[in-house]
Amino acid sequence: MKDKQAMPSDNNLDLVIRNAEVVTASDRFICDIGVRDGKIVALGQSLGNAKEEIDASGMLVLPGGVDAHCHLDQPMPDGIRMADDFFTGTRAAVCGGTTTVIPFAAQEKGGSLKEAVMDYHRRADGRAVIDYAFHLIVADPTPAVLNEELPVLIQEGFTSFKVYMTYDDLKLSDREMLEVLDVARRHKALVMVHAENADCISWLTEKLINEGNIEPRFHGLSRPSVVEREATHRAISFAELVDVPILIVHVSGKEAIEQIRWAQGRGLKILAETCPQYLYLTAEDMGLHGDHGYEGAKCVCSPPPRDPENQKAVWHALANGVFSVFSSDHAPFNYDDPKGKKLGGEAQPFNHIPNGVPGIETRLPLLFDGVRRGKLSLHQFVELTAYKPAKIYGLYPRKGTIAVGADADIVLWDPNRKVRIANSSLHHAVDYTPYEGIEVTGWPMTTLSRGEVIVRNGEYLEPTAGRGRFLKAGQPEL
Ligand code: DUC
Ligand code: ZN
Ligand code: ZN
Repeated sequence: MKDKQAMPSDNNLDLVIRNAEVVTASDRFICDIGVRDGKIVALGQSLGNAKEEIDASGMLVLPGGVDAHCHLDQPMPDGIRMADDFFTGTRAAVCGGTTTVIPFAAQEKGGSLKEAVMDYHRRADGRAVIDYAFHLIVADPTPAVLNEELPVLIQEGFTSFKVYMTYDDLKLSDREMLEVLDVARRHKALVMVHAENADCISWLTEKLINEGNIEPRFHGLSRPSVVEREATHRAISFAELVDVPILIVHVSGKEAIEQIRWAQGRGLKILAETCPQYLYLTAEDMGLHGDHGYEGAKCVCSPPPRDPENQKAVWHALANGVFSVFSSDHAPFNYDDPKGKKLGGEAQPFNHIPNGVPGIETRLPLLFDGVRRGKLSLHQFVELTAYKPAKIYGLYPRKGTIAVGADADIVLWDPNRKVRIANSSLHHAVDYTPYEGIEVTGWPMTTLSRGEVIVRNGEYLEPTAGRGRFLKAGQPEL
């Protein structure tokens, strides 16, 4: 691939990408792409000169990824700290071919949602290198939040919010879930549900801890599939009762998938998301039968990774349309850090290990490797990682596709490049990756955000921190 500074432009194009084999969620064609003022303004043959030219021969040219579920610089309880802020997190995202992220502005119990949003803006301002929107986390749906704050925030471009059925500091009662769903129905917003049964988890956890079973591997045993299945079914039932769509996030395997398929088959608008950890990790990575010592903490996330049969079910459900969204759920906690997985400086009982795995940079290559292995089509890859997330979260057609009028968020993807994933080559601020040593074929080589080259031939160009813009989300298109 050769790039060049071209001759003076005769049509006021800032950039032309030549010989682009464009792949969107629905189409595949070869053309030149003309960019002006950060937008795609022309798709055609032999476009005139521009100030800058990029030759995309040999590459696939894809819409920039939209990572619709990641956690960056989210305030945490109990002395826990996320390793990635908006600068390091978005740097890693763009190096992995993602050009839009949607992390979470989280309300604390007893706190104001509006203030959580203002605080989160301050964290992103001057730091993000790519564009971002916010989801909300509703942890305390008081009458003031339900009747005043949420409706205003939806109007202001925060059209999706997550609710939790587990975690003491976040979980809602069934009654509270119904109230939040009803606000979403009336104001045409989308509720994302973390579906695990809190009481089952606390009962199992107490038993395991009392028996002295404290190592990371017991995390998985405290949150078996049935716990996720029950909560998934309950959330679906609430959505049916209130008559509103929902999206079940980070689905880990077969049993929850069965519930979602069942609901979809009955005509309910139940959307679902899964993540790389459910394709590539299992309970063995938390040390289930081996002796991983405390290293298993690196793969502690919720719902937990399961087994190869469940991985297979997740691959299948990606191909057969059960899932609409493939996100990273990037939760950047250092391993060797008193504010991370070794909370307070030491190994912790499993129930005190911060939950989550990093993956914002590896999300796209890990799924793309499935395209190479015939697990899903290239169009499905684009649909799950860019097009549908943009549509569902109200960012389409500005994001999620390559079309005239869209932002020039574009990835030149080398489908043949083999990469062995190593934390030393990644751009996040986390001290490990759970995917260390996995070899994938296919890697994003050159990535543009609003027409600006941010990564060129694999090299991060150090754009100005803060160039990323806040995106007001529109109404979800489901
Ligand atoms: N589970 C969550 O619910 N969020 C962050 C990461 C995780 O494992
Ligand atoms: Zn969650
Ligand atoms: Zn999450």
